[in-house]
Amino acid sequence: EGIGPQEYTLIKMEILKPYPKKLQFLPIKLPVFLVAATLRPETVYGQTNCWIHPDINYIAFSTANEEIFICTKRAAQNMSWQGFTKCEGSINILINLIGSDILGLCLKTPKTSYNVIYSLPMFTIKEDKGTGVVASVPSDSPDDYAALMDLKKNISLRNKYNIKDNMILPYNPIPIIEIETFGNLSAVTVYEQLNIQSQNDIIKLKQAKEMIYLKGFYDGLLLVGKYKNRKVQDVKQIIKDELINNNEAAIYYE
Ligand code: A2H
Repeated sequence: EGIGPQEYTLIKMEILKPYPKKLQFLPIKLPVFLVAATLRPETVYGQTNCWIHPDINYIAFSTANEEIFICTKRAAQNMSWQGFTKCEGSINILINLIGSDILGLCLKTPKTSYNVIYSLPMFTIKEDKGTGVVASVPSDSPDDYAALMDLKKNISLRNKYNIKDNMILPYNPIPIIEIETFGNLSAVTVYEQLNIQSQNDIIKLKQAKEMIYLKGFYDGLLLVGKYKNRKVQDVKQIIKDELINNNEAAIYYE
């Protein structure tokens, strides 16, 4: 890790109604978002789901813009010093939640080709990084592909968290970035090459990430959207700015 703050892009994933029990007492007029922290805003085109850790704590709080965000309290506290809340340094907590309360939510998220996606369980999410909410892009993130395959392969895992088949089985990685020698689903390629078995295969996953990340950033070619056929490194900033201007994302530091 370098010195100085890390910049993340927060992707605002809107929770669609009807809300589950735990969210029913939120002010009905305000939109509610799971806010996912990413270092790769140009991969929003490939989102297939959202990841939540079932056992960590989250909060719902109101922002300065008449919206409700759900993320870890630690992240909300940081946001309160970055202009996200009405009163600098303080958060107006509306509900305390545990991850399992917010699994299986139906979400609308920017730019992906799926109309709606769902929040699903991932066990390697760290409580002390980002927002505790992760946008899943299994085409380009080996962690995301491994966690998606774990749920697809394991019906008892789905049952344990009450994840319905329609929340997972129709969702497949979307080809969004071409990387020379790894093809257009680079995370799938390395997952298979290294014979990765699960999201807990930490050593192989680390190796998989080292194999594709730098190459993806420098040699990757976008395959979809307005910036089709452009290099990732040339359009990453433009895509990020566009998401922010559309109020679909925000910048967050920690
Ligand atoms: B990235 P860094 Cl396509 N726990 O977004 C575990 N992982 C987390 C997290 C948390 N609390 N918060 C964010 N992340 C993930 C996209 C992506 C990401 C792609 C490829 C690589 C990649 C789609 N998921 O990350 O430790 C998020 O996944 C490469 C490292 O702060 C976020 O960006 O460097 C990244 O890890 C932040 O990790």
